Amino acid sequence: MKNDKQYQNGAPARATAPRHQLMARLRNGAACIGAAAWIGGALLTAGCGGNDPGGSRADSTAHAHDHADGAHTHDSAHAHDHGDSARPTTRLEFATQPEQIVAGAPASWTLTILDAASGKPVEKLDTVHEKLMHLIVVSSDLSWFNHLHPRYEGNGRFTISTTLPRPGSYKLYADYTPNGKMQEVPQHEFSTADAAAVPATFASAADTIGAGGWMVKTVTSAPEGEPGKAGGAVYQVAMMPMPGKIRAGKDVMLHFQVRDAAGKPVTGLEPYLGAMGHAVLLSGDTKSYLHTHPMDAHGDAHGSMDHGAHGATAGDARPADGGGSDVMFHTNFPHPGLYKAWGQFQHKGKIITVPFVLNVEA
Ligand SMILES: [Cu+2]
Repeated sequence: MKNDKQYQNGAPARATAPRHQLMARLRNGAACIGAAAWIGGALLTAGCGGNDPGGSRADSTAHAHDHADGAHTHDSAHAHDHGDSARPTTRLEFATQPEQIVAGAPASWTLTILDAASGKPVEKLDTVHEKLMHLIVVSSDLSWFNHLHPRYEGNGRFTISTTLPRPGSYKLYADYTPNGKMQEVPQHEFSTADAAAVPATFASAADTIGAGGWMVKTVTSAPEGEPGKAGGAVYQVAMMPMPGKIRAGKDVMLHFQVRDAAGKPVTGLEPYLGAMGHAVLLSGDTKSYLHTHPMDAHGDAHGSMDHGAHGATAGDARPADGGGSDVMFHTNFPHPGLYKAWGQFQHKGKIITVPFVLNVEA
């Protein structure tokens, strides 16, 4: 396979080859593995039902890049003081075929996890929420979002064929857990061939809270990994942050309610990847990432309905009667500023992805 050669040959032959290396370090309390990962120089306690089991936080990120391509921007502002945080145990190599991604055309992506010290492939990874790797991809302005599951080919190598919708710069977050270690989420920026065409920075205003304390969005469901694909059903998704005024460092509940197109709460939300919902939160500068789940007592156990029957402790999904309409995430933003949150839910076999922009006050 061509991508194999790119790795094994070391430096790419052409100056434009997007052979990327990056390293991230991340620290994450064991009780939260699979629930939260906060990387990019910020710190967040998240998704752990409100208790902090001595280190339920993840921080990061020292990136060591080997960019042959000067067009790849990468922030180096991650070099905050991370104190005693764990060193990354792996680094991620990212390669694409074709080497320059063309917007609107499928490309084969290869992500290879290598041991940070030895450079050897990391072959053993833990299954977290039914997958060995969760790959989040966003446009740099956070207007576009995708959540993918690359296929494991062995030897530390994952592949997926995917299409980026338009020219521009993008960022990926590869979320995985080396066996016996803590979760690691290296992040990486890259661009399509004609990236200069569109603005690259986040410029949204926070969503406003409307009637009854809810923010409401209308979205269309789509197959996993294919946002924007036609043929899905229309939903209104409401979200109520509790308290309504989100403050940095204070616990907040993000209460999602999935409604049909007419505004009536649905029945029968389905487990998706072993949870009743997933939420990815990114800071407006894209540096800080959190992937959180409405955790139940069984962690990342497969999503059988009886888990939800345990009731409604903080952070639990509440699939009343075997999958209802409401899912809650419990989190805590450490810093003020704008964040974008994407909730993901499954209904009738398709994925509902809904974005909200939140203002976290000091
Ligand atoms: Cu995933």
